[in-house]
Amino acid sequence: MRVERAVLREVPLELREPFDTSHGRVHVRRVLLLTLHGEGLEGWGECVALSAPSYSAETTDTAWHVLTDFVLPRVVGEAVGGLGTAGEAGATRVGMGAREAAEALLEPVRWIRGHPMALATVEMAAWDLAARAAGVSLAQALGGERAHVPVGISLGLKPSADDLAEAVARCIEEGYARVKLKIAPGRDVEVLALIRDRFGDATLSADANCAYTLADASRLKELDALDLQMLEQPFGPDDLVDHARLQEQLRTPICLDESIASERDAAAALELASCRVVNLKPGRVGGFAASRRIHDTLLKAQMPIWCGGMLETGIGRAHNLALASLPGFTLPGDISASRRYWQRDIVTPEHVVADGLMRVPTGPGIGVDVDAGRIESLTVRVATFG
Ligand code: OSB
Ligand code: MG
Repeated sequence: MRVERAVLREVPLELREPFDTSHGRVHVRRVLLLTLHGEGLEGWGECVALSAPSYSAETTDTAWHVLTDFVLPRVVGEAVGGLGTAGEAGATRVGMGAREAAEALLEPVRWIRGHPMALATVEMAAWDLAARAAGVSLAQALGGERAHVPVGISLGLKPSADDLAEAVARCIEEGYARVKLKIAPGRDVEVLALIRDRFGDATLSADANCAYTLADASRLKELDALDLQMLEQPFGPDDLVDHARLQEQLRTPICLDESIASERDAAAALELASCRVVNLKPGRVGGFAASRRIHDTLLKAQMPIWCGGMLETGIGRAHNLALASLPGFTLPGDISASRRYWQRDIVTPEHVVADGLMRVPTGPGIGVDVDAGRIESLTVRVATFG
């Protein structure tokens, strides 16, 4: 099948409440949505870049630039290979076909350096399109094995410890299997100790989004008393060696997020023992094919993985759910209910959580219906190719 047309839209969506981290606030999420059309079918992609270059160097606008000036003009007219038909081959065979298919589509732009989030938007839309053409769910196409996946929730920094405690109580009531708390220098050990006191046996983790350096090691070691499931990304993206030095001294497992931007990074983190857990986000590593190879490497090394989030709409969450159904994703992901983010999601049915689990859609492709009319009415810019 050939990609006959590509449509990229910018759709600003307001979060129900602002999300604060050590590097800033997100309130309006400027989402880029990509539709790839072929043979009467459509595949959906969502770009995870934020509007500011804080989490990584990419932004909504760099992704728009790279996609519209370099990528989309060159992939329209290219082939997305078939997956075979549903049931004809085992899940792994089906998935292998898709891997080649989605990556082949990007062959004409292999020369582009960096910009994994922009490229992943296309790669992941191509998987959705190929899965729909084969009549299988995205999870099946990827080699997923689980019908439900364990899910947690990530809470932004709050104005006070009381506000945070109230939010944690609500998350536990809603059944989330793990509650992740953002931390930053000056807003760490004491606040977390209060939360641990109030929620004695809750599964808690902390995410620093690169806010510390190795000079803070003694401070971070105080976290060992709080029985956290993990400490996510204390140091900068390039600090694999320093993370290894900290992990040597820390009982709490370190989880890497920003540091794992490629298969090479994952291999290096393993080699250096920089972490004991990995947060895998397909948008961050260039798409599903790279995600699956990282998954396979880490599974073999018995390194636990979970699927992170980037405040996606229901489209990006459907992608994440499909990936999280692979066997290596043993820890709860940051894949929270639609209503945690949005007054109203742009997919139906909305994603819901029950008993700490979320159902992996089983319909063709991403397996949820996209509200194209509403997307159209919210679109602030659009670029069409083909
Ligand atoms: O560090 O995991 C992160 C959101 C945006 C950018 C980075 C991160 C996050 C989250 C929220 O923690 C995850 C989610 O619920 O989508
Ligand atoms: Mg993180």
